[in-house]
Amino acid sequence: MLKALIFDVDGTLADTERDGHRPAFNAAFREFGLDWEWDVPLYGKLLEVTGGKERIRFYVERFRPDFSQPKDFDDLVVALHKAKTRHYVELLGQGGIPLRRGVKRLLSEARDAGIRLAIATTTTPENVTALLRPALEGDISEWFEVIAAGDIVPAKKPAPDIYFWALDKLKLDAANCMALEDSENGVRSSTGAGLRTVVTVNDYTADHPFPGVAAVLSDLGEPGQPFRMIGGEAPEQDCVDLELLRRWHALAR
Ligand code: XBP
Ligand code: MG
Repeated sequence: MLKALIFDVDGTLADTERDGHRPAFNAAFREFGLDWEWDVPLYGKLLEVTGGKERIRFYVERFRPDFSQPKDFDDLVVALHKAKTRHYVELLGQGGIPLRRGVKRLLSEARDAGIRLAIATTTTPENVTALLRPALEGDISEWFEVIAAGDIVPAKKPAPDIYFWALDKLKLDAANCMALEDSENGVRSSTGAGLRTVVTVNDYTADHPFPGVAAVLSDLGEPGQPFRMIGGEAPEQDCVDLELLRRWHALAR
């Protein structure tokens, strides 16, 4: 029986990476006088690594071997990331990034039906609040019972730990939940925790492999704006609703 939905944030609830996180990283680099500039294609490569601090380290190691790391490099990464979070929150405050098609509709339907909602993300908790506060009425805790975010577990996605943490707080078995993800790292994490997973792709993740998932979709769809099923036959309906999720969930068992 399906009792809870666990949502990834970046790329799944909203398209935050290209026009949210990426410019926020660049603003932090400028603030610190660094000549680092992450353009759209480079950022796609950097998304291989989840977590902002981890991504900065990966960039320096892989793409800036010329950068002579100061002795306090770890502190620099932490300070840069703190500035990046401030820029990201500011940027979202200036008009926000909308939720992806069908997200609010599905969240509302699930909540009304008594399906519990949770979040499992590698991003920083403040970023989740900054994204969701303008998009959802009321307090975020009235929507999401559990928010698993950021450094709460040391091993970020693709490790399954963040999903295990969320399941533990929900006090539910993976078999009674479904995950919604957008990326290969996310799917490795959710399926690694034993969760049946539905994927909504975006520009950065359209060609990722998603072995073992229930469905790969363009988005969740809205009435009159149907979703596309990627590599599979679409059911005859415009939207991913609870009834369809329950069908996909049941297929697993
Ligand atoms: C997305 C990520 C994050 C964000 C940046 O996570 O990989 O690293 O790009 O967030 P998810 P921070 O798809 O799991 O939500 O800079 O706050 O780490
Ligand atoms: Mg994601």
